[in-house]
Amino acid sequence: MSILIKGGTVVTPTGPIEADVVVEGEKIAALVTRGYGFSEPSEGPGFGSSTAVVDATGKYVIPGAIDGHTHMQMPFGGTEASDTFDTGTRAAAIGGTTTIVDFAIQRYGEVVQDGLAAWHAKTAGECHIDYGFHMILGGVDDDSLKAMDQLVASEGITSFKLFMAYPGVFYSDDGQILRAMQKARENGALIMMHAENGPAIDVLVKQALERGETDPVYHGITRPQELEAEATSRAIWLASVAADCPLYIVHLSASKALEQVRNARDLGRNVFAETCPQYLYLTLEDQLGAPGFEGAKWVCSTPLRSGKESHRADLWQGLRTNDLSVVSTDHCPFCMKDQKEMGIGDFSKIPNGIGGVEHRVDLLYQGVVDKKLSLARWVETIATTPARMFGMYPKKGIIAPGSDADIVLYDPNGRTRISVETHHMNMDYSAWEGWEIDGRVDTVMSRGEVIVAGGEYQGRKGRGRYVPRTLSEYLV
Ligand code: DUC
Ligand code: ZN
Ligand code: ZN
Repeated sequence: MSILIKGGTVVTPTGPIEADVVVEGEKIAALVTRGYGFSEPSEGPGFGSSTAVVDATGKYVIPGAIDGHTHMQMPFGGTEASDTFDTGTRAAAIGGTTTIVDFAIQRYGEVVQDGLAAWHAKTAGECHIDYGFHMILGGVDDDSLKAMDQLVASEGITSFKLFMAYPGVFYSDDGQILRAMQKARENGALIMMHAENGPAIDVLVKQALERGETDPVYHGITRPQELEAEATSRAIWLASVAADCPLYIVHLSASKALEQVRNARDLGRNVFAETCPQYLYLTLEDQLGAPGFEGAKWVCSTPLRSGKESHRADLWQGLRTNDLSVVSTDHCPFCMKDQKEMGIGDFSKIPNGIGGVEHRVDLLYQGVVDKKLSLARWVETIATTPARMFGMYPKKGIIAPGSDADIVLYDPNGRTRISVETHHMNMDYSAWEGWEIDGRVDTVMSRGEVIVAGGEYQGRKGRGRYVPRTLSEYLV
């Protein structure tokens, strides 16, 4: 079966071009530039009566987006993230994301491969779109270091997340971090770092609770940007000691942390970072500081930052300058009922996480409308760079011959209104309730199959495939 996507503007990481896209089976077969190539579909390669024509006039034709940081049904904070791989990947698809990279978890004392097998079991037959895994190392020791080699060589897992926060849960100390970095330097893997100084945060949390400061806003106040910047800087220096091990800072939220990344990159270091839509738009005062217990909806770590400081403007600038290379969601949803409510009277018991896997493409497109990002940079930060960063390029992340036909038709004249009433994530609230966005996901194709048409979902559970990943393209 061939499909001709006709009349649209294809957005590549180097800019928009007026071109038609030919899809053969699961792959992109050709791009036909209008005005220079074939004027009629029947003149093109491989066209016949079985060619379906999709009219993309007035639409952007972009690569299916890749969310490189999600946590479906993650056991965390005494509960489990409320989106399953079924509900979460369906919502992702509706929002224009055709691949996620989720996190398999090795808990302290567990065999790494057992953790990975558990995540393969969770995803089997459940996903609506393609997916890969990073591996969270909850305990760095001789066995897990050996396992890193095996995962890179044989399991298609080339990135490992470590935590400088959450003592007693996922926390690794500096010695463990250094050992994992040394191993990554040897086998080419990427170390992904949750960069917050956990032990110092725990002191501030205890002191706040002793003062009776129990509301959600204190989650943010007890995680000051200095403790993100310090951990980011420490991770960068530890990576330097590990012979410039490739380092990727996840969910960067603060200006001072960005400064550390920028300085390292200016020195030519193998240091990369992502941010998330919540840090680009939301604030400690307006959301986390909402009256009563409302702020719990926005408890996530790293936390939302003060709107009185320049974090949001600095992060947008970082995206333009490539000091921030990727926008992921850190999708880790919890319902208010029975989940976030666990922290009424004690903010430290609120499960950390925000759901947003459905909205990243739209929220970043708003950045284009607002002239904070170019069209090319939109596509690069949500699709092309994640593909390259996480070893899935050129299979994913680009509209080019030979790539998977993961394609989104994006309608710049459409409107998206975000609400719990209309979203598809398994959450009983929306972190973006009432937001109106210029632009709308119209059609989504995953490996040549139309899974969203006119905004309506047409795919099916179980069609998503595991994507084994190679090493990051960005390493030197
Ligand atoms: N931060 C969150 O907010 N949720 C999941 C894990 C994390 O690091
Ligand atoms: Zn994290
Ligand atoms: Zn995360």
